[in-house]
Amino acid sequence: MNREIAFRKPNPKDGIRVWELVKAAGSLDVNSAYCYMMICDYFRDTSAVAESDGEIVGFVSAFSHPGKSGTLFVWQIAVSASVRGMGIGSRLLDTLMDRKASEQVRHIETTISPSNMPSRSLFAGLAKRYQADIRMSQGYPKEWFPASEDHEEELLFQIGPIRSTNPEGG
Ligand code: 9YT
Repeated sequence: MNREIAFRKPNPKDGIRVWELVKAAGSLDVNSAYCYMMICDYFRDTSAVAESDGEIVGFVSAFSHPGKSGTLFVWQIAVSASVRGMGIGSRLLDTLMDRKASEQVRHIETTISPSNMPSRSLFAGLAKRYQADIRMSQGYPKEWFPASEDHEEELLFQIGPIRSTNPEGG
């Protein structure tokens, strides 16, 4: 089936559906519903949802790096299992890059846990599309997380410089 997917900025009412999507994804840290409302409200210009038949099937949250102008930090990206393999993750990232708010963006940073391979390949693909280098280094070590959570380390990925905001250097 060919599903029509629409990409748009989130609004705070989407928060609860985004929270459900992140919970279902399984590979991400589940923040509070309140946190997702805040992201969908205050960070809406640098975040996006993918919608199909009124259902939220994809989400990306990001914010401008507070200490590095021209750097976008991508916090979380989640795609529903129902639409996997359709390139929704890449399209969510491209949607952010196409925004007016991203005109000055030349670098992207994110942290990803080692086992989250789908997300790692998503960012490798992003670097390729935007003809940018990608570097991996230590982000947040495992010991910094509560032992009770058994949280993996978070690897830091730095992508850039981006030469064009149009994929493939157009
Ligand atoms: C890009 C991405 O989704 N990173 C996840 C970071 C962290 N493990 C989280 O917030 O889930």
